[in-house]
Amino acid sequence: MSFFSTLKDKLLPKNPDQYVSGFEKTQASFVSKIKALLINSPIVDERFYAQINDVLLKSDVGVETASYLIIALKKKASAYPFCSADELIDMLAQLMRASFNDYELTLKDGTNVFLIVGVNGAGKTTSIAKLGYYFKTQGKSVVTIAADTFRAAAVQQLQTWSDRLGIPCIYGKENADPSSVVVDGLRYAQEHNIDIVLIDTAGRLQNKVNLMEELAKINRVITKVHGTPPDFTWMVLDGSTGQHALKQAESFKDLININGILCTKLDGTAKGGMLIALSRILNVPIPFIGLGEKPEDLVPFDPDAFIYSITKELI
Ligand SMILES: Nc1nc2c(ncn2[C@@H]2O[C@H](COP(=O)(O)OP(=O)(O)OP(=O)(O)O)[C@@H](O)[C@H]2O)c(=O)[nH]1
Ligand SMILES: [Mg+2]
Repeated sequence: MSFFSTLKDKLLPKNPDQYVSGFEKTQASFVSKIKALLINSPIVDERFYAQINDVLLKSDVGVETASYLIIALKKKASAYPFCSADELIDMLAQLMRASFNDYELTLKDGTNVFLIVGVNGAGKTTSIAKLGYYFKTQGKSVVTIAADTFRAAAVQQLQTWSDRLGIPCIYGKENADPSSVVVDGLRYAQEHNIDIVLIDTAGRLQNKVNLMEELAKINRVITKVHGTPPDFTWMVLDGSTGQHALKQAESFKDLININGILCTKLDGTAKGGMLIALSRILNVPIPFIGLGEKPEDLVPFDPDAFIYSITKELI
């Protein structure tokens, strides 16, 4: 049985419609190029591999991951000397899937603290609102903390979202010390037995050193009040910037301990292949992805559904 048909059977009961429409642009670009390749060069030779490499690069898989996939593909194909071009594409999809580890979000009893970080405009505040919506629909109690006090509008934005979703939002005065707002929010969570605390942070300060110092200070106060560092420190990345987002994550990862990545704006881009590079190179799980602007558009990342969505027309 081919990988494609196993994948299709696995996905049928799951209804991957949201994935299929969210990854429409990546799918259209990837599939049209693979189809053209299968029509124009149906013979598996060096040229064929070079063209697959090209298609991968155009989906923003990145040079390093594309070359890793080509080497792995050649190795896999060497066991099947007469394999057809179609079979080779099936093997490629299988290798792309194997770049991801499965992840299951495990919450602890009591309060779970999520510190959400990332550069400005990546989608932190909207992702917090969406996470609030997700956890609320799971029956959890949620509070948001507006620790991005650098911009008054940022506090307002989180308040508006939280009000709309019926979630309490803890905030301080304009230009308040973000750490003091975090302390207030954590105390509120303790007093009200809140399950999920979502902390919004600034994406830009005067410079990177200030930003990192502020995040370190927030970490210290969380450790003091909550008893441990944040349970989840998730970095939000703008997926539409492709390989650029990967570089950003690498530099953040050197400075703070990130244990999850939220990749947003994948609906507006053909660069969905960057997820493969993210997973392979950073070795940090991708718990959720953003496939649109509505609260329900942040979905747990399902690698099977992702590969299915971008290869659907080839199956
Ligand atoms: N299409 C699409 N747009 C998104 C997604 N996630 C966020 N956005 C949009 O991206 C823009 C920036 O999002 P914010 O949440 O304000 O980003 P931020 O990281 O909080 O930005 P700063 O507070 O300036 O650091 C908004 O217009 C969001 O609606 C997504 O998954 N898909
Ligand atoms: Mg924000």
